[in-house]
Amino acid sequence: MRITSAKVILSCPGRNFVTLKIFTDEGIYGLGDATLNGMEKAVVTYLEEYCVPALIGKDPRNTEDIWHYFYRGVYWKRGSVSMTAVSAIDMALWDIKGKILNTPLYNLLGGKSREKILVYAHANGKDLNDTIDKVGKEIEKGFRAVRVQSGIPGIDHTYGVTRGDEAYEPAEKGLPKTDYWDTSKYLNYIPFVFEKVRESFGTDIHLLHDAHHRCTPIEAARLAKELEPFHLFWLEDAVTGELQEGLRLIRKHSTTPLAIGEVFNSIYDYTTLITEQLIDYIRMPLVHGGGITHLKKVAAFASVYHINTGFHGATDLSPVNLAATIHFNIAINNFGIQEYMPHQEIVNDIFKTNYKFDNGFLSIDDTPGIGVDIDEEQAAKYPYSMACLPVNRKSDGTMFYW
Ligand code: KDG
Ligand code: MG
Repeated sequence: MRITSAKVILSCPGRNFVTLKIFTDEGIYGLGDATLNGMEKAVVTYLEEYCVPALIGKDPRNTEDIWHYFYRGVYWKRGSVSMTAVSAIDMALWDIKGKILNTPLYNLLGGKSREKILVYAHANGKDLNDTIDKVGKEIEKGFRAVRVQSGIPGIDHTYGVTRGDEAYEPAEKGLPKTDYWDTSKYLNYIPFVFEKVRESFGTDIHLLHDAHHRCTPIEAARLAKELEPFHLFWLEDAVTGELQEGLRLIRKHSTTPLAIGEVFNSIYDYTTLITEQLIDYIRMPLVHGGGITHLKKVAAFASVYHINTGFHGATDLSPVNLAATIHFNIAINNFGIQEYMPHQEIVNDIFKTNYKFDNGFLSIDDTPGIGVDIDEEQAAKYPYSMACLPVNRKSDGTMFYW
C-alpha cells in the first residue's frame, strides 16, 4: 500500500481550520487536523512544500517510522509549526489504519477502558453575576465540570472572557490586538469569584480555572493556596511552562491540582514536570503534540507517575482532532477529563462528525478510523480569513506573557 497524494484544506467556517487529507493507492484516505490558531498558513506551507512531497510513495501503515522520519529525520526539530504538521500526518495515517482494518481508532489503542468521557465546559462572564449566570447555564445543559473565568474589575478586557454575547473566540480578525493586564487585581479577585461560585452551586460540580501563564511562580503559589478551600478540579497554566522547575514552588505551597501544556509540543517539555510529579494533568493535545504516536508515549509515561490526561479542546481545534481525542481518551487507562467547547453550527456544514454529548459526557460511534469526514465543496465556500490571538501588555505598557 502506498501514499499517492495529499492535500491541505484551509477553510474558515466562522474560524480558520487546516485539514490534511492523505490519499492511498487503495482508494482509502485519512484526515488529520493541522490547525494552529493564528499561524495556520505557516503550517500549510510546511506541509505543502516539505512534508507532502516526502510522503508520496511511503507505506501509510508504517505510522511509527513515518513519525520518526518527520521528527528525528529533520535537523530543526520540534516547535509548534512543525509539530502541528507532524501531528496532522500522524492522525491521518491512524485514520487510514483504522479504515484498512475496518475498526474504530480506539480499538487500535487498546480497546475501551470506558464507554464515554467526562468533559468540562467553559463559563466566562464579564463580571461576577454574569459568571455565576453562565456557570448555571452550563450546569443546566448537563455539564458536571465547568471552567470558570471572570472579567476582573479595573482590567478593560480579560483574555478568555467573551465580548458581549458573542461565541467564545480568542482570535480576532487581522493583526494581533493588545490586551492589558494587572496581576495584582487578578490575584485579589479570583479567589472571591470561586467563593461565590461554590456558594451558589455547592460542592458536587467540578470547577476549573485557567490562569493563562500570567503569574510568576510565587504569585501562582499564592493563587493555588488561596483557591484551596474551593477544591478546584485543577488550576491550569498557573505559570509559563518554559521553566519546568517553577512548578516546584507552587507544589511546595498548595494541594490545588495543576494542569499544564496546551502550548507544549513534545515529551521533552514535560520530563521534569512528570518525573518530579509537579503536575496532575497533561494538556498537550494530539493536534499540537505529535499526534497519536507521540501522545500514546507521553500518556503512558505520565501514567507511571499517577498523572492523567486533560487535553486542550477549545474550538480552535477542529472536529477531526476532537474525534481522535475521544477515541484516545476512551482507550487509555489514565484519562482524567476532556475540555469540550461545541463548535459553531456552521462548522457542521463542513465536518461530518460521529460523536455526541449527553449529560456531561462525550461518546463516539464505531465508524472505522477516526470517523470524521470533510465536505470539500462546502469547505471551499468559506475562504481563509486572517485572525490572530491578542498580545498582552502590563498596564504600564510592558510586553507580558501569554
Ligand atoms: O488558541 C488559544 C486557545 O485555544 C486557548 O487560549 C484556550 O486556554 C485555552 C483553553 O484552555 O482552552
Ligand atoms: Mg488554557
